[in-house]
Amino acid sequence: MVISSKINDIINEQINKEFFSSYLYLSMAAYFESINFEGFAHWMRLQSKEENSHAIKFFNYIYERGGKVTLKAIEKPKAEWKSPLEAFEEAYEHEKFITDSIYKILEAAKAEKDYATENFLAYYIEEQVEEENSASNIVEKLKFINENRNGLMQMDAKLGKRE
Ligand code: OFO
Repeated sequence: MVISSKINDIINEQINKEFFSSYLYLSMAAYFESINFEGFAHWMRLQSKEENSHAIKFFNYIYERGGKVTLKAIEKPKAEWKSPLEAFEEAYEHEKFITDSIYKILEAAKAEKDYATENFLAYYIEEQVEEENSASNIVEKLKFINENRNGLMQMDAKLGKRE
């Protein structure tokens, strides 16, 4: 069954949000590079890549269902944060916003009895649980560290090992 224009449009918007996520995390990587936290920067670069793959997965899905993608302008992300904690708090807030956005697609798919989209979204719903969890864990640890230099260096080394 060909995707409805409503679901096509809402996923098209989601593609833009995923690319914005990718851009936001790349901007955070640039910020961390600028303050010499290479481990945090590495973590953000990988996150940026993951978001790009989320966008492409939605892109491919629209074509699998006979729809059409129309790419839009990507909003300019913020470039400076006050501290690693502030950047990760923002990443966590952003992930909650993305979860909410995915739930809205799910609600629209359910309303239309678009079971294929419902099924397809399971991947993202699971992914969001992981992403919110990892961002919130980092936020909690950074709060605990409370700008202590040794703590920050250790955290930087740990996040630099992300694969
Ligand atoms: Fe960070 O999440 Fe995409 O979907």
